[in-house]
Amino acid sequence: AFVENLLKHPTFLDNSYTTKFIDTTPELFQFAKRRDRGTKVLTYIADITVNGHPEVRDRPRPPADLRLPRAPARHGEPMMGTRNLLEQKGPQAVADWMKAQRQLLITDTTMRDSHQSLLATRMRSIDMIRVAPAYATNLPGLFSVECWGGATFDVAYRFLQECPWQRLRDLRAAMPNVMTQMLLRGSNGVGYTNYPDNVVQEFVRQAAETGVDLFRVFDALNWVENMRVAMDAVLESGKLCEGSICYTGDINDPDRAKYNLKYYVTAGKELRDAGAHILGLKDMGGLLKPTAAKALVKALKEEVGLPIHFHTHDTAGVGCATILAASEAGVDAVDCAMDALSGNTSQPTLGSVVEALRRTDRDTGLNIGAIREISEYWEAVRAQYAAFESGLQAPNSEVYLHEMPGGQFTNLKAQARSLGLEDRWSDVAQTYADVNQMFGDIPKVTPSSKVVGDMALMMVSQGLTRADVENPDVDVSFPDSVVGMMRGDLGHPPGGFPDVIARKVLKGDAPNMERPGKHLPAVDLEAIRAEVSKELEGKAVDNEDLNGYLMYPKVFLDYMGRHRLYGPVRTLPTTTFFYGMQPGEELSAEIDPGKTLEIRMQAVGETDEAGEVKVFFELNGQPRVVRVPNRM
Ligand code: BTN
Ligand code: 3PY
Ligand code: ZN
Repeated sequence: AFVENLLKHPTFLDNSYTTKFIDTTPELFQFAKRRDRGTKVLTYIADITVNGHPEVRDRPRPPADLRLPRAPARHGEPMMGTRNLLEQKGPQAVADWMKAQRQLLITDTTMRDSHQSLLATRMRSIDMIRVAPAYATNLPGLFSVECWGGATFDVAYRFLQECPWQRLRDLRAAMPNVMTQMLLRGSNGVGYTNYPDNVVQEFVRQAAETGVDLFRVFDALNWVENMRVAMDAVLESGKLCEGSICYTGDINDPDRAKYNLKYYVTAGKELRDAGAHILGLKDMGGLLKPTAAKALVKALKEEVGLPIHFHTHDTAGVGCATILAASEAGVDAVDCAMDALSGNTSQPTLGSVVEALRRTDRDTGLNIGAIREISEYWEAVRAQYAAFESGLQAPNSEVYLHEMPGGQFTNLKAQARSLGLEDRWSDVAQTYADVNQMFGDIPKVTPSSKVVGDMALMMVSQGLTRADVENPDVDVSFPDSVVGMMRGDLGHPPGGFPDVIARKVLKGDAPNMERPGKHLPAVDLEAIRAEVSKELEGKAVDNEDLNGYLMYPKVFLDYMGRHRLYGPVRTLPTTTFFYGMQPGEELSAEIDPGKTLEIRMQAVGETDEAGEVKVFFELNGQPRVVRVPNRM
């Protein structure tokens, strides 16, 4: 019935059917309900096999000799780790324990920042969940595994057709002894603008309940006032609160005096006084240089007194040197990515840092054999995502010019490409730097980095210089994100935004100088739950779904609509998800613990006069035929 309905639909008949058609045509879903999950998954595979996946069209394909990712064997049972300490003694005990350690503690960022920074955040849950048990048994000495938050939440629903909460729940269950870690954008939650306080509180409560142990909280403008709601919610949950300062500028550069040692020490003290258990030093651009790291870590250790957790990106290629300098200065924990997903815009190389410190007083104690086995797994995983590689071949000192965060760099490059500005990358980089100065030299990290990027792309594509933009006589139509930021929607940098630009953008209106959340009315959670349930034809909406909707209403509903058609596609292997199946190919997909779909693709038929293709499968040994439109 679904396909018939589809074929009769005027949008389909007039040939304007696109891959977004299903998302925007809810009446089609009325027929999806009756189909079983097996048929739904077969429909997805058939559709991708016939039409391809829009996200990988015209992109490089995985190598022909792709090796199937095979998780390493587990060595023994999960030994006691940081999670056990947190469960037994609470967050302050973990912080105290950190300070008492001689070894450098290591966070593995592979499941969050590394693929956000190298593969456009496209890594699927199944590739993480398969290796998680090996982390628990083979690397129980890791400080934490960063595996949630940042851009991964949005991308899971929007592009990967999977539920981010389920990812978290599955990872938590597979690694019971090591702390999970997430990146939370303060009042911006895991979104791009400030949310009402009760939305942020509810999100943190749910994240803690589903499985986050350590919350790294930051504010894109380093405004501690705007971090309190999120930090208080973390403290209330009994989990670890890592209040973070975003590093920008260069403490060794007298021309960037705004961001001197004192600026960071003051922010560190404010975060301590706001209740942080750990002080995060978040160098999202990879701008902190080794000598500066030594001075900064030393000052923060002495003057703030919290354990310090350092995060950087290897964009310029000196990340490992900076980590070693920070280590010498007494930093307590650092972030690294597993070798195969490290370097360049990602984190420095985990195995190399571990080996560099071997037999020193800061020896991490981590087993290098276990690291290499896990990294080999990640190498095979990475190859599946060839379509999302940025093409960046080498580290590059250009980052000291533009100061783009690692997570934005490849994204902005892709955006520039889609606007036809690929050959003008050096203009984009220079303009990005100019916009930063025009905005008053601000920390650039989601979402402020997106605002700077939007403005830079607009200027390059319209041929505008900073002088043009600031000239009261030149008409400029500013991107919405710029208007929002100048209006105060993201809060304010120290001293506010420069008058020249703020006045022009706001056309004389006064900005809101108060904390944005102060003026956002609380959301009636139960009323929203009822609304969403109605929108989903009476389906029960649990707290995780409600939180998904609160962060991203449209993205969430679109996801739910596709879920109804395609079912649990998160259980498919990654190559199948992006490329479909070949005739003769077989796979199994575990859709519930113990319930497995054995799928064999038999053949793909010809396109009939109605524009449809029959795809022949065997599902658990029974023949099944699925018809999908040929849109190619
Ligand atoms: C997207 O980018 O729209 C989400 C990815 C899933 C898209 C698949 S492609 C075939 C099928 N038809 C649709 O309308 N959406 C899905
Ligand atoms: C994010 O907010 O997603 C980041 O990675 C910031 O560095
Ligand atoms: Zn980062």
